[in-house]
Amino acid sequence: MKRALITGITGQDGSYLAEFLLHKGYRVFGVRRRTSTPNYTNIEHIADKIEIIDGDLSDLSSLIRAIQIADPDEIYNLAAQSYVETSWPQPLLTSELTAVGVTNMLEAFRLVKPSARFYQASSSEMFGKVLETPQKESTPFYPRSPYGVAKVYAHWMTVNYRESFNLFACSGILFNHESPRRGIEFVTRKVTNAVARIKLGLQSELRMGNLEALRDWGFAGDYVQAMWLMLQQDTASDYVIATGETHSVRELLEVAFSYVGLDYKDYVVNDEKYHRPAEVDLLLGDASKAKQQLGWECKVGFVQLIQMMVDSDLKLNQMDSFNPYKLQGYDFSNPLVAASWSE
Ligand code: NDP
Ligand code: GDR
Repeated sequence: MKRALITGITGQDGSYLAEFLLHKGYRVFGVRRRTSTPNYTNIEHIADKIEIIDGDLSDLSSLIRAIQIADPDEIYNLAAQSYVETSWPQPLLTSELTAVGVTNMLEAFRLVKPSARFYQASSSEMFGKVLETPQKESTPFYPRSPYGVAKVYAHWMTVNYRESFNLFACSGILFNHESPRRGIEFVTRKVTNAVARIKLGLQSELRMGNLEALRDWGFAGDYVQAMWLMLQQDTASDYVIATGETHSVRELLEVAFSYVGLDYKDYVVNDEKYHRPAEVDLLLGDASKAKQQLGWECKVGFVQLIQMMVDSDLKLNQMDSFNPYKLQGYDFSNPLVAASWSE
């Protein structure tokens, strides 16, 4: 039985990857950081099948311990401060976790189990300012946020550990991928949750930032398969994972609202608070290397993805106990919390 260690197992990708690896017959270990109020929403349904180890990306000794306990054949480093917007008000925390945290993981991997295979969650945010379209593995990086800068550092550290120490370390340069388990503040889920709530009479408007930004949006369930495929190859390499289609935030609004028979123009309000100090205008990925070498292709299309998320949010918002903000750890019903989060 193969053994895998996943950091970020409570997040969107971690939960889909854990399910995928269990299905493949792996023994799955997950690193979780302690929080005063635990949030296991994404992994509750597999809680009895996975083994949880306490650890934090900023604490090297906890990562060494996690790798000693799990003794993994494969390590998937998915943990990060992953929200781009938060990286401006919290640049140091973002650097500590999303950049230096990866060096902690690489060190733990090198010192404890160098024969394992390592996956790093790189990001299309590294491309940032448009230098080439579509973006592929050879496209230069020009990050536009502290998050993007941190991911570039982590990406090059992963490449460097592969080249310096002959480790099997891969970076997946994944473009945006979404699902009903997406965090509530990311734009797709923010929209699909609001559509459900407006349809059900629970909300009257939706405050948004830049509607012209273009993203290459795929389904997270498809993307975790690509992570696994990268670690099954004869040699370690880096791969772009994307759908090859791009859509604007405005199109996202059109698809989501029209699915429940509404017009987004009647509900969406422009709010400066959600505009970013520096924007990534256009992301469009060329995943032909992944197609040729991994045999990977996305299966779920843009409209199907958004409709799946609206359906899920309609169901969740009809459950008596469902509070989408609490679910994700933000109690927006508390005005103090809402104010501090939106700064
Ligand atoms: P999520 O935000 O859903 O999950 C992030 C995970 O990291 C959570 O489990 C979180 O734990 C954990 N985490 C955060 N800080 C720490 C820490 N200090 N120590 C240990 N664990 C920590 O992200 P996604 O699942 O969407 O993304 C997974 C990875 O892929 C991230 O690295 C992200 O940056 C990257 N990525 C994501 C893309 C996407 O479109 N989804 C695209 C490209 C890259 P907790 O539950 O406690 O917060
Ligand atoms: P992104 O995702 O920054 O691409 O990072 P997000 O969904 O937050 O934003 C996408 C685009 O939508 C625009 N936008 C808004 N975004 C949010 N969150 N809220 C709004 O109200 C809003 N209005 C407009 C943004 O300006 C942006 O252009 C995600 C994360 O998962 C990263 O971890 C990952 O690395 C990248 O995708 C690839």
